[in-house]
This record gives sequence, C-alpha cells and structure tokens, in this order.
Amino acid sequence: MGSHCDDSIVSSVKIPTIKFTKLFINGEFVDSISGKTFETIDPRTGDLIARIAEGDKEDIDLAVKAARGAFDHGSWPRLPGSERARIMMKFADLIDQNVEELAALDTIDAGKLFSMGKAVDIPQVAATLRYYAGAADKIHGDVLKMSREFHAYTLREPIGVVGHIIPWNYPSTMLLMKISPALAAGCTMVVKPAEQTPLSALYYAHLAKLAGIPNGVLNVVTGFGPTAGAAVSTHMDIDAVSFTGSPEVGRKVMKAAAESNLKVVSLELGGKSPLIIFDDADVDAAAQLALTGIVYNKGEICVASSRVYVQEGIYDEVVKKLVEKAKAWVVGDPFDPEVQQGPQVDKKQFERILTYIEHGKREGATLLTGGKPLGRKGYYIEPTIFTDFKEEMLIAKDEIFGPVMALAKFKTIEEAIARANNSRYGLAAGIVTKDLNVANTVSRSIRAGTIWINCYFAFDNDCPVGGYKMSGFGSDLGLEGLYKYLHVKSVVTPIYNTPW
Ligand code: TXE
Repeated sequence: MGSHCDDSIVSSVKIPTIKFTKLFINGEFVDSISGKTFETIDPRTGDLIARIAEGDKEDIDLAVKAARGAFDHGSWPRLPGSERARIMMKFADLIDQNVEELAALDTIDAGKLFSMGKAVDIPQVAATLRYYAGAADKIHGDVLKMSREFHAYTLREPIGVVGHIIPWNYPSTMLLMKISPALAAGCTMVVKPAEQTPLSALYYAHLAKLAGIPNGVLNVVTGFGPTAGAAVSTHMDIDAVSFTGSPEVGRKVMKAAAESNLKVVSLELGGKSPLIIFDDADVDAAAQLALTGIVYNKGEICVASSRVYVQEGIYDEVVKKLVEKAKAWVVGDPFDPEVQQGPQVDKKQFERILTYIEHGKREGATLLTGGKPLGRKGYYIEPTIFTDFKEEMLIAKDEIFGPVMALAKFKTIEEAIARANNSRYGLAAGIVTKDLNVANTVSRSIRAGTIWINCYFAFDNDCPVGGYKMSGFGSDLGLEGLYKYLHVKSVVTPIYNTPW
C-alpha cells in the first residue's frame, strides 16, 4: 500500500489562520444567542482546529427574519438580473483571488486533497457562480397559446427564502452548487453547513459581502443537525429547503416540511452506484476508472462507483490490475502533492466504514486488498476491494461512503442491468464498452439520474445531477438546478369582448 501516513508529514504543514468562526446573519459576524461553541476537528490528526459558534433555533429565527426582510423589502429580488449577475461575477473573482486559502480550509476541515482543491474544486465553484450569473438575466416565462381568445403568459419568480442544508464531503462545491442558482433566481437564504466542515462556508459569506451581496440575502448559521438543521426544515417562514445528506435525515426533512408550512423540498441522498465493464473494454483503462470511481475523495462522494460488475471474459485480468493499482494508491496527508487519498472526514465516518469492512469479512465476502486503517493518528483507510459478495450483504446494499468496493462477475447484458438496478438507490451509473448498442441499451435501462459512458465523474455546471428512487429528487446544477428556485406564475387576460 502506498502509504505516506507518518507523523512528520502532518507536522510540516502550514495551517491557514482561521479568520471566521461566528455566525453570519444580516451581513454581520455574530456570536450565537446562547454563546455556545463547538469544535471543528482536523481529520489528519484528530486535533482541534477552532471553536465555532453553535447556532440553534433562535439563531435560525434571526437569520430567517433577515432573509425574509431582504426578500420582501430588499433590493436583491428586484434588481435587474444583469445587476445580480455583475455582483455574482465579482463574488466569483474574489473566490479566484482566495483559491489557496479556501482549498486549505477544506483540506484541514474535511481531509480533502489540497492540490485537487486548488486546481479543480475551488476554481470550479467560481465557475458555478459564473454559470448561474450568466443565467440571471435570462429568466423568463413563455407566451401561451390559449385555446380561447386570451392573452396569457408565464412569469418565473424567485421562490422566496430558501434553506440550504449542506453536507461535509464537498463543503465548497455543495455550498456553491446550492447558493449560486438561488442567488441568480433572486432568492434570499439561510445556509446550515455541516458541523464537521463549517470553515469555508463562513469564508464564502465574507467574500459575498465584499462582492456587494446585500445584507440578509445570504446568512450562514453553523451548528448541529438536530438543532439548527431541524430549525430550518420546520421553519414556517422558509419557502423551500434544499438538502443533501443521508436518506434518514432526508426523510426527517421531508416530514418536517410536511408538518410545518409544506415548504418545497429537494433531496439528494447518496447512492450505491454501479459501474459495468464489458468484455470489449480496455482492461487497464477500465481498472483505473473502477479504482478512481471508489477512491476519489476517499469514497466520500455520493456518486462513487461502489459496485463494480465486470464481464466474465476479462474479469480475472481486471481484478489483477485493480488490485495492483489499489496497492500502489498513495494514502496520506492531503497537503502532500504525492498523496492521492486523504483521511476520512471524522472519527464517526472512519469507524462506520471500518464497521462495514468487518461486516463484509464476517458475512463471508472475499477481501482482495485493503481492509485496514492506516497510520498512527488521523482517519486514514486503505483502498479496500471485496469480491464474492451476496447481493443482500450490507457491503453490497448500503452506501458506505468510504474507499470500499464490492466487485462481481457477470455473464450477460441482461444480468448486468438487473444487478445494477437491484438497489434502493438510483443516483449514477457507469458503462465501459466500445459497443454503441450496448451503451445505449444499458443507459436507457438503468434507473439513475446520471449515466457515464466510458468516463466517470464527468461533472459540468450545465449537467444536472439528481436521483431516482431513494437517492432523492430535484436536481442540482444545470438549468434544472435554477428552476427549483423559481415559481411559475400564469397570467391570463381576456382579449377585448372575450367572454370568460
Ligand atoms: O449525514 P447527515 P451524516 C450519507 C453517507 C454518510 C451518511 C451519514 O452515506 O455516511 O449519510 O452522514 C444535517 N434536520 N451522506 O450523518 O446527518 C447535518 O447537520 C435537518 C451522503 O453526516 O444526513 C448536515 O448538515 N438537518 C451525502 C447534513 O444534514 C440535519 C453527504 C448531512 O448530515 C438533521 C453526506 C436534522 N434532523 C452524507 N440531522 C450525499 N448525498 O452526498 C442532520 N442534519
């Protein structure tokens, strides 16, 4: 195993100064009403990074009041779209000017690769803002062809005050994926970042203010799920909630929305995504794709290809390559440019993943490689591959959210489709083949929101990401991701003398 998990690497790293630790409400950084704080921990070591203001229901109430005022009486929803776009572009420029610091914050808070954050993740979030800024002045309805003599048209109006509940696996990407379209739409919002990763969200709030986003439009309340998060989903004055996280909490959010003010809900709840490799695939490239699909971002990615099905003709060759590649994969301090995989986000996730690995061993699956934690401190786990599993085993059914693959052999295309669809989730799937008929047949037969053919993780701002089945509903990204923050209103006028 290519491990770089010794203490010396961790200690040589320069940690950025933490500038923002308070709640951001109505354009100001403020303490929580209770004065309470919570710890945010560095997963490389398990050490404390900083104490952060712990928001609760009363703080959410204040933030919603600010957002409501900004929506009902403020300039943001009433500005010409081109003006919102100008401010959003400035926000994006400020992100570009602070790439290193933002990437470093996500590295110490979430264990993400610094090199990846600097080169990909943070520039991408600026690009997401620019994508939606480009749409802000193109939001319009249609002129309708009524069956009688009426003049009728639709308007698309901002949905109102939005609550965003954010997960910890992509603190920057998830935040900007949600706030950018809502800002473009003219909404105002309250963000509840994950308690594991509050640092960058507060930094983005500071940049938003510098860019000229008016007070009250973007509020960030750090705190825990059952308190601050639940206060968002139950709030009577929040018009829509956008949630990314576990199905268990997604269910609670939907129930809370139903039992409060029937706010609009969108949910992205993870997956157990299949990657299907057919006999005509290039073995080396397919093995690389399969490995990357599960170890990228240490498997903490909702679309990870955690189930890999390989056709029998090349199965043995793919297994050999996969195991070689997994053993050479470098796990270690995420600031080290040689490292390919950092630590899991926190102790809870680390232990949860190891419990799944133990289940896999106990239930009789074959462990091909990995299966152990790495290093003396921090939350590092070896890339792990199981085979000979049964479909009803937990490692085959549950989202593990770690570098743990379930690998199986299949004979026919029908079998591959049936096994791929044998999941309560339906977020993504991958297909590796040179045969266009096979690719088209499989992509139409799989019930999942994204299908990647001969690629994986091919995200783009223009490409919606959303779930089928228990992976949720309501896409992020693309124009779909904008429409969920817009109401459609029909306006109908009789033409002179038309009886109505
Ligand atoms: O998620 P939670 P956890 C999956 C993944 C992971 C598992 C558990 O499989 O292993 O979920 O992770 C907030 N009302 N995903 O426990 O609790 C919480 O504060 C309102 C997949 O960390 O769902 C955080 O901001 N909000 C996933 C957010 O919900 C509540 C990303 C997510 O946390 C709340 C993350 C409540 N009662 C985990 N309780 C993906 N789809 O990408 C918690 N929260």
